[in-house]
Amino acid sequence: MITIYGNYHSRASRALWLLEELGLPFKLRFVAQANRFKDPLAPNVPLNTRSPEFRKLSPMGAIPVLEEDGLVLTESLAINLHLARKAGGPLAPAHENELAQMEQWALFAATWIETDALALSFIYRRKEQDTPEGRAEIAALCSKLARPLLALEAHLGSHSHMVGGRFTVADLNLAEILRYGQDHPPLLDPYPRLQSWIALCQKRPAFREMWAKREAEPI
Ligand SMILES: N[C@@H](CCC(=O)N[C@@H](CS)C(=O)NCC(=O)O)C(=O)O
Repeated sequence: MITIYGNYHSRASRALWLLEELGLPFKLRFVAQANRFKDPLAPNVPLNTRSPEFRKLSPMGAIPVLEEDGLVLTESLAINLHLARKAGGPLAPAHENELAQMEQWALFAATWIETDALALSFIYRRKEQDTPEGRAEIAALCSKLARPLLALEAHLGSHSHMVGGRFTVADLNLAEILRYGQDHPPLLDPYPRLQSWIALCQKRPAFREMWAKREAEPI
């Protein structure tokens, strides 16, 4: 049985969306981010990323973690590439070249996009988007993100999806990382193909299912 440690309001959402897509049974063991608590090690606080029990599984003390038949994976994109490849089917690589492309797009998203997209999202979470400092930070992040977003827009000019002309784990990983940037809606305005592609990804029943569970999850 697959166990995912984490929660829907974290990077675990990407694995939880994929598991919905694959229709695989899994157990979600709720682990909260330690920064949700004043004293994460206090006795009545739920399992969290500082809990010694969780730290035995994840040396970085971060979610998500996958555990299955003795295999432990502690990086969300590695978890997703593994789950898709093991399950096979249309979301998985059909051959070695597709696997290489899926790995490339996962690394592209993690290294060129995730940090800046998350930084944008945090400005909104801190409700600083309308302050002069927030506006300046947003402008700087949008202009930094222009380079990878333009590359994606160009890719989508000649491809319907990231890899193989069909929805795969490569689209899912990238869409989940780009989602942080959607907290600043104008980010994608200059990239109409990227906008249509992400809208299609987020219309998928498995995404909606994951999202409904996320909305039902108490924060
Ligand atoms: N590169 C890691 C990053 C994991 C990560 O930073 N997870 C966050 C939640 S989205 C976390 O656990 N934060 C709580 C903490 O660091 O204590 C991955 O993609 O799995």
